[in-house]
Amino acid sequence: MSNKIKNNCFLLVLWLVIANNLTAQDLKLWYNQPAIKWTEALPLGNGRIGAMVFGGVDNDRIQFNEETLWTGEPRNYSRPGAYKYLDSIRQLLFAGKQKEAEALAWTEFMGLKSFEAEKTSWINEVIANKKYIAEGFDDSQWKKMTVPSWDGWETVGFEGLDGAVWLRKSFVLPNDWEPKDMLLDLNRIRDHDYTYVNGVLVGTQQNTEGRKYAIAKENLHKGKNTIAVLVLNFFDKGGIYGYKDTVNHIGIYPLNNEVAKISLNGEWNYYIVNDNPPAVGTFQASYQPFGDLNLKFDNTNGFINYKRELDISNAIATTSYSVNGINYKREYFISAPSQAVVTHLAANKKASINFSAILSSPHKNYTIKQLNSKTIILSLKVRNGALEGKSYLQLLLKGGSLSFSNDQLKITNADEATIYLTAGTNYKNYHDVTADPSLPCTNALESIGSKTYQQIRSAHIIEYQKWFNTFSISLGSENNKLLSTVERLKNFAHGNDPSFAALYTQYGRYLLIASSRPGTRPANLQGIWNDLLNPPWGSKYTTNINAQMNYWPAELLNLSPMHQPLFDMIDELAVTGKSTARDHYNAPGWVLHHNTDLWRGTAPINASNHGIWVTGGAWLCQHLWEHYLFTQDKNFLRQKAYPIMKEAALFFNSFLIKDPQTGYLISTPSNSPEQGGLVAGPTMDHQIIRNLFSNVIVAAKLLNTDAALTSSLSEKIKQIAPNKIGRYGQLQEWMKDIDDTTNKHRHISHLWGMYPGNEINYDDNPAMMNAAKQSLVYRGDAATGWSLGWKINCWARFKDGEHAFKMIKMLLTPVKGDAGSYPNLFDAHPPFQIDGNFGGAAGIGEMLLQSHTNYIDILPALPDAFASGEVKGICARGGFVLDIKWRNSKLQQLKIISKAGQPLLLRYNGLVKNISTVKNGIYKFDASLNKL
Ligand code: FUC
Repeated sequence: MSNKIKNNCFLLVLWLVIANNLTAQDLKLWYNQPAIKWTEALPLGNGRIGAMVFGGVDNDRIQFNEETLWTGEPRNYSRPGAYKYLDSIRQLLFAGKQKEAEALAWTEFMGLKSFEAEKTSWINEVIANKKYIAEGFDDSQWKKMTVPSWDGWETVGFEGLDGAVWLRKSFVLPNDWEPKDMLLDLNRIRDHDYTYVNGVLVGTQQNTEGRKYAIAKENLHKGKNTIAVLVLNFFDKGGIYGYKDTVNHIGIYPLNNEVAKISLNGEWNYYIVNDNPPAVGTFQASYQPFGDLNLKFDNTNGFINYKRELDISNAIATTSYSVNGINYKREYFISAPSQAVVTHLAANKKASINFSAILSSPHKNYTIKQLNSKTIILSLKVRNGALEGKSYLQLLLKGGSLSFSNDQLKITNADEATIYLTAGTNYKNYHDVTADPSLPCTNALESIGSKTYQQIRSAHIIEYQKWFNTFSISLGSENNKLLSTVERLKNFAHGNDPSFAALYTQYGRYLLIASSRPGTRPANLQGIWNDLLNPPWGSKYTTNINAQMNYWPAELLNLSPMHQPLFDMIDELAVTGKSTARDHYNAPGWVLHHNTDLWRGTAPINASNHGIWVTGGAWLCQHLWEHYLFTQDKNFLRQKAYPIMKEAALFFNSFLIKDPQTGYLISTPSNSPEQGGLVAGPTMDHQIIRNLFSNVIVAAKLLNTDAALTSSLSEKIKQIAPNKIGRYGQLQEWMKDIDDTTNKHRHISHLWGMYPGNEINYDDNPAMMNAAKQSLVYRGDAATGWSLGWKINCWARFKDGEHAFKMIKMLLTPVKGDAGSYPNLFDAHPPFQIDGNFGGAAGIGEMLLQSHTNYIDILPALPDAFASGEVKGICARGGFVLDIKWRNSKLQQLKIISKAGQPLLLRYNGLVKNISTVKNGIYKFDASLNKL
């Protein structure tokens, strides 16, 4: 090798070493193609408004949400007098009559549904016109729909369609057809059908069971025959579902000769008779999409150098490309100070910006009107509910001209364009819908006033970074930044890209800041992002794991203020939950079951086998307490947390009853989410209630109050059924030793006491810890997205970094039907559910730092893949903020700020260090925990 080459190599290596040490964190998601699917688009949010940016070149879709647009209205969710059945349900459970208990609970103990309209007259009206059944009816002018659609016609272009729809299709019987009775097999139809063949009714069903209708040979003939199906869909997914296994077609075949099936898959002609069916009662409301801004561009053919990215260091998305030698750049962000989605379009040649801006909404009931030369207004009303929305769009140009026609704004030959998109609803709070939906919009546009784009942009960055910059993480080489996010996701499980896990951690923080700023509503099942009128599980708040998981990273990863929206919701639930405690249990205090929504429903929903689960509120109280532990904010404890925790404890103080068999106090009726049915005494409940009682006791002592209550709770704690080790060495999920070691259920509820609780840990009870581990081993690794997130945290608590990392790889895997991540790194249950993002980010934090026992454990579960790295701003209980640096799997440096002056008990690799601290004191340690 020549000296020159050697020198160059040396310089290159040196440069790489320096670059690796000096490079900023890994903070960009980027792609070289526009998003086609929603889960490829990039999320933006300011806590109140959310948007998904597609970055298309000829059509750029910006789908947006406002956090208070939901179905439903303020109403009472609890069932008065339900408590009268409580004792009977308990007695049935004690007598081993689970099915009877569930049946009684279903009729007498569930919460109230929303108003359900009478259906008969509507059905009579839509079936009245019989002309569409006729064989000879000419449907050639009807439009086409692809049939079947397993997930409903919503997925084949009919989002939001509920109502009465005729679907018609012909099939041909050959000239040598010998008359035979046949079977028409359409499989599932939602919700109700009237099915005709050649004008004769062959069947009607009102359920989701398979449709197999016998067709008499007299009703068929050679040549063309016609099927006409009137589908009535009242709510949610609709249409002819067909078979989940798409190899199996819907069709018609001679009786007992399915192999001769004539397929009916394909295009059917359709006609919507009525798309306004009577309201269906629902237990809880659904989060709604708000609207779409589409930017349409001409002459984009032959574009090159396309790139879109999301820079989470400043919360700005960018799309850039070149056409005919002109470079175009669009920037998008959602400003909290300006309360608007901001889109800025620029080019490196004057007068090159030409496009149309089209504002629309998936809600059927919407209008567009022009306010002034630069502003248009979208107004909408949700179909099933009391909420209305307004969105104002204002366009400011440098150069060029603006015109409005056909509901579109047209921009011609501008040098630059800035779009401000705002949104508001009439939601004031969970019991009041009298707000003016225009107000947030007019306020926003007024505050934007004559500020320049650069001023708005800078204010946005300053506000965002105030939250984001409290924490940084790097996990080794960042060389893979050069690969697109899709490539990195594809390679992660098999490659060597630990920095991608660092990006994922920061992305979790980004998503929390985007969906849960102080003063806004908490992040729901999809954060703040939803494009569907009937989103999975209503995109609401499931409180038997999901809503809580959203907040696992909040304190640990230094986003404590983002926890605030959850506390505000708990405040409200403590009010609505009082009625449920009274109506369902004749008990004081408050209770929340396994779901809530914008209107703060707290009563049991869905079904009695899993909806009657009493510890949702108690689990939320753990978040109040943890916030105190991390921040040491006594005012918060006194004024906000303690009163609510106490009321929750008062509920359980009254609710717990003696198990006739064991004599322990137990929780019943309840369930171990969401399996095993309605039972007496699930382990998880007892762990959560113990956690609540002991936190209330410690809090009361700190606040010097309620001595009588704390002594009675202390007595009760001892009587609550304890954790037990079962015959397979497992931690028992139920009172009886009935765990099935082959059960792979996604919920690992009985591990709650280990994580996110802390009563099971290696310091206090290693045997129970081993039992918990054994339970998790039986449960296996594979799971839904959020369940993977939970298991990562569990393996971190088991101090098994390698296993935790294995599960991170499962989470950071492209979705192929099972759990993983979508191209935009949204977590896949599947479908998209954001909890896994937050659970995963928290889990990575938990591998680097734990503080749930008396100790602060440094690098407790470090996998080989994270051999070198640095984290700054990670938080521990007791009010400590830590910077940790390590190399070759060994601690190098540790810096700790003590925000509250609490004693510090550190542990690393068997070394223990105990020191006292002063408020705001800074403490540095070497690799052996010697103080520097
Ligand atoms: C719980 C989970 C489901 C899903 C739903 C939103 O019911 O069991 O997997 O995440 O919440």
